Amino acid sequence: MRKMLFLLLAFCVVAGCNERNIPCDPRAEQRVHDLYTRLMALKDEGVMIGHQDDLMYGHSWEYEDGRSDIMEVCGSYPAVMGWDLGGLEDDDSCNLDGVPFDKMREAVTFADSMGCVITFSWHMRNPLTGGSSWDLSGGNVVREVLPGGSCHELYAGWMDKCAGFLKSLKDRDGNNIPVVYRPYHENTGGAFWWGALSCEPEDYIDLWRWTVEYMYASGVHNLLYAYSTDIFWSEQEYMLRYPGDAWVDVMGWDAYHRPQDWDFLTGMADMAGTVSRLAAEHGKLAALTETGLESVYMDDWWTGYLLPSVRGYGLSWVLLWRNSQNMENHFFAPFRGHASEADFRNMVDEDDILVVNDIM
Ligand code: BMA
Repeated sequence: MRKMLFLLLAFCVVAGCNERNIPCDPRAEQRVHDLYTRLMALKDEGVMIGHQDDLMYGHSWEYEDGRSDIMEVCGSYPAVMGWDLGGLEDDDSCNLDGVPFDKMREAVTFADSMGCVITFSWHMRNPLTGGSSWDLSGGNVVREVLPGGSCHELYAGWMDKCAGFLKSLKDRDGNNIPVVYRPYHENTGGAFWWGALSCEPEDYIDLWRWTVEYMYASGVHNLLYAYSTDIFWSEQEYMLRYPGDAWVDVMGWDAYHRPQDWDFLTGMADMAGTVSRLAAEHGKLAALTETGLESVYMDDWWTGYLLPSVRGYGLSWVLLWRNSQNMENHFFAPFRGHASEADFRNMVDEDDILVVNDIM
């Protein structure tokens, strides 16, 4: 018997079976467990289409109840809806893109009632300088926000506001809505104060773990945690800042199509292959946590570029970035009348591409 157990254990170590298939938060609420189980099952059915700020505004309109560019193009809301918390740290009533937090909260309840998956990023200010999240001055700011650092207390206060907001998301029965929280995104890139140009991998990992612990200590148990890099070129680069299996539920990456910088189709095949293999090895969900071709100037981008880049890898979702209401060329999803509309519909008609009507 002992020998059998030993062999089983040895097999698991060799095969890398650390699959737990439960959320990393040991006290995750029932609805988080349900979401996790649902996501694990859905990834065998296809990839969900998501859109940032979908219900808030679109290309040249804002705040019209129930309106959505994606809905107007394909007859269904997206399956995943993303929002950003930037501005919460300042006690602003609106986020950095002008979305009132009250409207956001209501829209999250509505989206949840339809069966959408909700995800949050946070373009928060640089706490040391007061500049934006793109402000890289101030050196290693991550170290300054950790315990003992010069702006730790300020930062802990920001986390209290975040915890309060996430706990205030309620479904129609009064339960906390389970959401995917995706802090400190694009960590392999240099755009943000928490990025690869501004802190060491150990600092990033400390910040991540401290954040998760802080959420637990604040009584926040309605989250799945998503780790996301920017574009990356090797498994080593992807894993360099990975906080560990006990701290992450979703392994993701952000990758925008910028033809002048890299070849999308070959690059995406590499990145999707790597993330999906790592997620399987680590027992995690996998997702393309942000993507798009700004102003979608290729009419067949959906079936010619996005579809072949995301299908067949067991990815849970792809999140298209926002369709700005006031920057004419800043959009990443089609809208009624846009030249790529028909091609987007063709993509969504594929059996393995899921909008919310496919998963209700
Ligand atoms: C960026 C742009 C900005 C926006 C920020 C946060 O990619 O869309 O206009 O403020 O995301 O949503």
